[in-house]
Amino acid sequence: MARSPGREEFLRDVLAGLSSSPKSLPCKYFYDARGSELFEAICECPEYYVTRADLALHEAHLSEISAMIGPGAHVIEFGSGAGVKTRKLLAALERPRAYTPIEISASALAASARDLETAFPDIEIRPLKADYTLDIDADRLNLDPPSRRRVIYFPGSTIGNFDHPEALAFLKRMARIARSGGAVLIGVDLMKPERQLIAAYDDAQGITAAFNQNLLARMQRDLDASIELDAFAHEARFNPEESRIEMHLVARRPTRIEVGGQSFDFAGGDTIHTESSHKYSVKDFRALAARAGLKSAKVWKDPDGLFSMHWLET
Ligand code: AVJ
Repeated sequence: MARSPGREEFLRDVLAGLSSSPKSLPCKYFYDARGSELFEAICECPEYYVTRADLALHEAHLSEISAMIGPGAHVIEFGSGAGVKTRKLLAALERPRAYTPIEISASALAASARDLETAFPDIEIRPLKADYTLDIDADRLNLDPPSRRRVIYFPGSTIGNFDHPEALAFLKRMARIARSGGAVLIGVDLMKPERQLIAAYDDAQGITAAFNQNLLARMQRDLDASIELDAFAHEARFNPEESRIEMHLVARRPTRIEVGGQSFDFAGGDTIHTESSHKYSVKDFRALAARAGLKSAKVWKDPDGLFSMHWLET
């Protein structure tokens, strides 16, 4: 039997999600090795504008961002920091500088910390293994002298995965970790026509479909689940009330999933809700941040108005 780290927690979350109504699974489980590979491929899809727009914003405003962060800052990223955006940001920071990636996967964290140490020998790299969707054990962060400015960095619009109460709680937690005098630099995807959103989350090559379906394959691999993979189809749905794209796995016919000694029956058309990706207006996101005690000091948008990056101060 597969014994990937966190198997117990994965099983617990799967049983809870499949027992609830409507059925759901947490999107954080998309990112095993195969899922991370598929996500990289999504980022290359012509329809998936998010990554390109985010990167373009970084490139266009890097020196201004670096000036706002200022010298002597400790940048804390929610995520492993393995990506090209982090490297660009770190390269642009004024010295001295410290950087903490926070990541749940020990192997991803170690690999990216090693790479960053080689690439940036004069940056203090202080990786922290933690699930940033839960409360973070702040001991490692508390090594900071109080005078050191903390900047929480959360690119890519992952905040969109949270519903509004969760996003609010999350922003409050960021504000607490940043402490007074700190800041949050966060990417937020913008609302746009439904047609464009559906295309971005249901690309013509079927990569997003494979990404969604990999969650079921992962349950087979890691939990020995019995699932008819071909009984589930990928679907991207726009939910206008919540202003979000939802990904679902829709049963094409009656079928059954057996996992952890329990079985879950599906009628044709029943769905498992696997991800929400909320889209904001600049005004709405500012209002949400304000409720978390974060003051919006600057917002950058790309020329096409696809994506935004907010600089929020505690
Ligand atoms: C990584 C959460 C930003 O919601 O756009 C991409 C994940 N899901 N295609 C997003 C995702 C389907 C992505 N985030």
